Amino acid sequence: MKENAFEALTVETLPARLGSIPEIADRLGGAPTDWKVREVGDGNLNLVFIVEGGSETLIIKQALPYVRLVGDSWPLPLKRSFFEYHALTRQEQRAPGTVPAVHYFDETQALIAMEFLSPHIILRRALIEGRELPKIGRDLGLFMARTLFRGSDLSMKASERKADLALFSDNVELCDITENLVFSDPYFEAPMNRHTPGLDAVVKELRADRDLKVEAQRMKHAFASRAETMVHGDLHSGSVMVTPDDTRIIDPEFAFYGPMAFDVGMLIANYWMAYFSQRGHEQNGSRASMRTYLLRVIDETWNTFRDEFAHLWRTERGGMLYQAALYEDQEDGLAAEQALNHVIHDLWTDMLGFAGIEMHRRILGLAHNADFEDIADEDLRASCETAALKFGRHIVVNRNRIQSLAELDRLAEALDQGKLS
Ligand code: SR1
Ligand code: MG
Repeated sequence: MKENAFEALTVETLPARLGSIPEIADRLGGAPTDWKVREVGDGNLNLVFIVEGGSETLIIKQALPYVRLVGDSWPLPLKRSFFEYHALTRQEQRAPGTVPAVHYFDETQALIAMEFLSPHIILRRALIEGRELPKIGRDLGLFMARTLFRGSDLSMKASERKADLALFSDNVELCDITENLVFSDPYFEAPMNRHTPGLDAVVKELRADRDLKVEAQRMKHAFASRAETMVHGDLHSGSVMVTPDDTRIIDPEFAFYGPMAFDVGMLIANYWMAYFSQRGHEQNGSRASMRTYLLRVIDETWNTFRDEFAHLWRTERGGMLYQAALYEDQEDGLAAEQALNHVIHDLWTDMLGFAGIEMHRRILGLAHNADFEDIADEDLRASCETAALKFGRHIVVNRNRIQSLAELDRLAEALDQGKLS
């Protein structure tokens, strides 16, 4: 199969095509004709198959040469699979046990065979269903601190980091999606945008908001120019699979060298959207406890991220930035702490900026979230989304003045209860 030109798999063709690859066939076990194959991809871009063999079950993920959500009118290179494979291997090194094991990669077929995670479900679905997962705050905080710190000049050898920077710099088209869909389209009437009808007035207000449009472009400027570390690039709650005991991060095809706080902002934005959507999911009872839980998860995620980042700063800062030769080695540990405070402060303000923009694009742009989309009552959905949009605007525009998550908890509660206009 390796030598052949790319051909998209189907449920029918998969057994015969993958049956000839020993790395896959041996692992699955049994005769390919007996394998049970299901296509389960519900993301915006790729094919995903679950293949159940005689001895093991695998996930087969294959990129398509176009955006699945839109169709072949929007071509998208297969090389995103190459970046996903390389990102997964680096994440496994930097944060062992947090991503699915990769068993096989075929660049020509844009295909990755990996561990089937079971009984995991997608975190977004769990939050919509009102499940309170006990470990996600800590697990995701650790994942982000470890991958973001260890992929940067705070930790890596400069020559290795520059080689990685060069490798991921070719992920142009996926960055282009984020640059347009996330940072620009929500703020004008871009052709692919859509929003819930009841939002017209607030959308008009946001698109006329000069401060917001300036700050959004400052965040885009940071995204496009600050190559600080290898980021996952699309770390929303649909990119996380969970059980009560285990948290795994999937789908890093948007990986590139970008600002350190980008993943943190995206993820926390998705928790905030889960929070604002809870009012739309109360058909079977109050979600008050879920709301409290989500605010606690936000707190835990940020605090774990910050504390682990500080721990790595103190124990693994072997890269060319903020060298110990200038600080600790000269008996000036306080200088290292002072520098750390500045770095964490910048991560905090960037996190807020990226989070607010992610909230806007998921409500006003092309790619929406099931958290809101699953709310059938359009008026109720618009009311939840309005609160999220206003919250997002606040954190983007005021990010340099916001002191604590407690302050944002109060704002979120007030907006959610309709106490602020
Ligand atoms: C056209 S792709 C739309 C979105 O789907 C992906 O999951 C990313 O979030 C991207 O922005
Ligand atoms: Mg994805």
